Amino acid sequence: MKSIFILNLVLFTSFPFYNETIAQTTPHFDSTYYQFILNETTSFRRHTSARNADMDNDGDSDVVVANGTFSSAGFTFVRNLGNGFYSSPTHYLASLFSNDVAVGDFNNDGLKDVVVSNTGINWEGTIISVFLNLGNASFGPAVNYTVGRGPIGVTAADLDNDGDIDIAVANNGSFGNGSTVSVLVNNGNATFQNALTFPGGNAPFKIRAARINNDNLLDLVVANGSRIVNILFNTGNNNFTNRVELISESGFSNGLYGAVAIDDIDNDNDNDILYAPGFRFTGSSDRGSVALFRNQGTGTFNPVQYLQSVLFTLPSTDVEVADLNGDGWKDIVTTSPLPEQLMDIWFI
Ligand SMILES: [Ca+2]
Ligand SMILES: [Ca+2]
Ligand SMILES: [Ca+2]
Ligand SMILES: [Ca+2]
Repeated sequence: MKSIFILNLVLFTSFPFYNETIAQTTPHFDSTYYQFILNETTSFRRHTSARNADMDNDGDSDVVVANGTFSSAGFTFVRNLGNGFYSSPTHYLASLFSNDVAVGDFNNDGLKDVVVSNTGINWEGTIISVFLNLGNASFGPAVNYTVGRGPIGVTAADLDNDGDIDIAVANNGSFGNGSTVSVLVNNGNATFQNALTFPGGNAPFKIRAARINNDNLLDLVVANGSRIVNILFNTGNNNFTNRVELISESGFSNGLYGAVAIDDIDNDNDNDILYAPGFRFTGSSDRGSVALFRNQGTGTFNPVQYLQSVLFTLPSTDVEVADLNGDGWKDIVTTSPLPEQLMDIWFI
């Protein structure tokens, strides 16, 4: 792996914040930043997840955001109109405080659909909501499916290799007790079979699907709030009981809202795992911002490495991977829970 250098930036200019109450008159790159007000109707709101995807098939990336609110759970859709302009947000309602959102074409009509987790305020939720894309940048009403208690992380992928997009959900349980992972197999027409339930380790938050060992089945990777990553290996026939835990030692205190990113960080043709332990309330002994687990190629991993930011004083709340400077090596973007530590880009 190449040596690491770190660039700490506040990149407001590259992220499309808009205020829908103010008419947009210039492309967003011309100004410092714009701001969207995603939920105007409530005094309590929290947005913990967003996805960029081309939802209206016009060739540019649109934005869907999970709505963590008391009064307007579900998701918000912001359409990219091209040339740096975005539509006003539109809201699609679900029943309970939504913490995560994923997109996938669940009915194979060429249009990406949306799924949100309905966590609830006190982990009381037991459903996810699927919204079918009707075309013309609009979505149908929520269709609910029962999962485990406290569904929080959600991902969409073809888990059984039959050509349609299935759903996996990390259920936190009741404040981390009784945690599970639910797998919902698509019948091919955006109806889903009853959820299959698997252990997912203590207090799971985000979940991702990726090929971790060297078979052709997508596995599930769970970011737990207890310094731990769980891998649920897909052994076929929708069986995810083969589970291993990767522990990031004592470097991280137990956190909330842990996240994982999965990509081939070291360019050796297998998927590695980056773990952000999430927000936590006290302490300053953390050794780094994110933990890196390098895959040995067969789903076993080298000892954990910590990638530490000079500016971060707390572990990271989210992590993503992309080759930002085009040198062929994947770069890492992390976020901090502290407002003065907004974004951290690591060029590797
Ligand atoms: Ca688009
Ligand atoms: Ca669709
Ligand atoms: Ca499938
Ligand atoms: Ca690798």
